[in-house]
This record gives sequence, C-alpha cells and structure tokens, in this order.
Amino acid sequence: MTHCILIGAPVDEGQRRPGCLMGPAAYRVAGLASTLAELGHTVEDRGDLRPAAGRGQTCANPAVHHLPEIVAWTEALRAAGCAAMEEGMPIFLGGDHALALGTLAGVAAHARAAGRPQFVLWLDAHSDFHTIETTGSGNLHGTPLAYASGRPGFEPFPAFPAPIPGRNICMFGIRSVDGPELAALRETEIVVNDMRVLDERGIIAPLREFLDRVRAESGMLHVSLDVDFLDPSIAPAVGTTVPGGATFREAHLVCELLHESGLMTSLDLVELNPFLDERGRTAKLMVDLVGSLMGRKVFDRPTRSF
Ligand code: EXY
Ligand code: MN
Ligand code: MN
Ligand code: MN
Repeated sequence: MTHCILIGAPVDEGQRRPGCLMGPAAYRVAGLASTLAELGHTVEDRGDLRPAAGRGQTCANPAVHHLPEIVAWTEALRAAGCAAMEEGMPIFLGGDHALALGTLAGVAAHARAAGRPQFVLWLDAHSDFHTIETTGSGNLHGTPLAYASGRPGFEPFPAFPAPIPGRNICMFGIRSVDGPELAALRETEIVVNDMRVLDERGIIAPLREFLDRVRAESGMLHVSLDVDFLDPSIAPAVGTTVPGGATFREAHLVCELLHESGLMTSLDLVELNPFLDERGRTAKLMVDLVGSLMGRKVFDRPTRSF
C-alpha cells in the first residue's frame, strides 16, 4: 500500500498549444483517485498548485517565451515535491513537461537529503535535452532533462540541487531529437532507448538492465510519463504527437514491470491536452496505465523476483 499524493500542476506555458492546463481536472474526472483507492492505496489530493507571480527573468534567446512563469512553476513544484516525498509518493498531474523542471528538482533535493541516488525513467518521444540557449522553438517543455543533468545555460533558474548523473537517466520511446540535443546527448552517459532499440530488444531487457542498477544502488526512481511516449493512434490528446510510439500493451508492460520492481518513488503524468481528444479517451488510458503502475493485475500470479 502506498500513500499517493496527487499534486495538480496545470502548466501550459512550456509550449504554445493551450490546453494542458485542463490536464489535472481530466485525470480527476477520469477516476485517478478511485483507481488508486480500489488498489488499496491511500490517496491525498492536494489540489492544483498556484505559483507566485513571475519576477521578469529574461534570457538572450529571443525564441524563449514565458520564462518568468516557468521559473515560478519550477520553484513551486520543487518545494511541493520535496515536501511530498517526506510523506508518500507524489503523483504530479500535468500540465506540460516543463513541470518536470520543478518535480525533478524537488525529488532530487529530497534524495540528496536522504543520502540516496536519484534515478529517472523518461518515457517520451522526445529527449527534452535543450537548454534555454539551444532551443529553437523556445518551448521550455523541451528542456527539463538538460536542467536536471546540470547542463550550463539555466542561469534564470535556481541551481539544480544535485545534478543527476547521466548513467542514472534512462530514456524510453525516443523518436524525435533535435540536432543540438543529439550533440549534447552524445557527451553523456544517458541511456537512450529509442524506438529502434525497443524494436530490436523489446521492453523487458533494457528496462530490467536499468531497474537492476536502481535496485543495486538503492536509488530513488522518478518516472516521467509523457503522453507522446504512446502511439498517437491510442493517445491523440497531446500537442507533440510523433508516429511510431509505444503500443497499448508495450505501455502496460512497462508499467507492470515497474510495479513488480517496487522501485518507483515519484511520478509525472505530462502533456495531456484534453482539448485534442474525444470523450476523454487519452485521459482514461493514462489513468489505466497508472492502475498497472500501482498493481492492477488481470491474473494474480506471484510477483517474480524482478
Ligand atoms: N525538441 C522539440 C522542441 O524543443 O521544441 C520538441 C519538444 C517536445 C517536448 C515534449 C514534451 O516532450
Ligand atoms: Mn516530454
Ligand atoms: Mn525533503
Ligand atoms: Mn514528448
């Protein structure tokens, strides 16, 4: 049984397609809390965060937009995330992926205080590895992992508490990486399981390799699930769809294996834009995946030693 702490983060300023601000409400309407309670977990919904006003930060890249707002979100989410880690497992309801600038900072700050290494599983079509200087779109939802990795170029943001070593970051589902991101990724030890790797090796082997390391190092594991990790045919309600994503079963298998590992300590659900959907199909799928993450089994086989 886990104490699940729901934290709404209706961040919409990290990209230019309005609608992610409706994400937290959509997860609640889709039954996230009841899904968790039916699996025997306790659920505390702390409502939606409201960041302080931005302080007018600027940067040299003219493409970047809403910088002060995203810095304010980062500060609010870092504080809320670190505090929630003391009491249970935070589940951040997005909102676009810029929220991870703050959630990663919050869980990393807590891990540092707890003396444990922080690991990240990034389920996404995108590597989100731009800095403020390299982003061409100026959409800060494409930058969180660069910030969490300690890449220079985030001066307007608070210093990241304990930069996460590249070897502690595993990406799954990658199929859209910009030139500057690729050049930067090549300099790191980040494990990039793009879709070609998953095509060749399947889900289990690369995921097991990563989770075995998390366990061996008694790590904290933050899972960041971007709707666009999924194939657009099953999850259309996202502003940055990329063909060739994870199938329904591949996504559930990742979630089931994560549950069986018992290693997940915090979770982001990001980039849902309910406005791009019909009848909440994508929100319901994401809640269904959380059910698999938190222990729903069709056939209750004994959990194997992972
Ligand atoms: N790399 C592109 C950009 O920086 O604009 C696309 C980023 C999409 C980010 C979404 C959250 O995953
Ligand atoms: Mn993303
Ligand atoms: Mn703490
Ligand atoms: Mn993405």
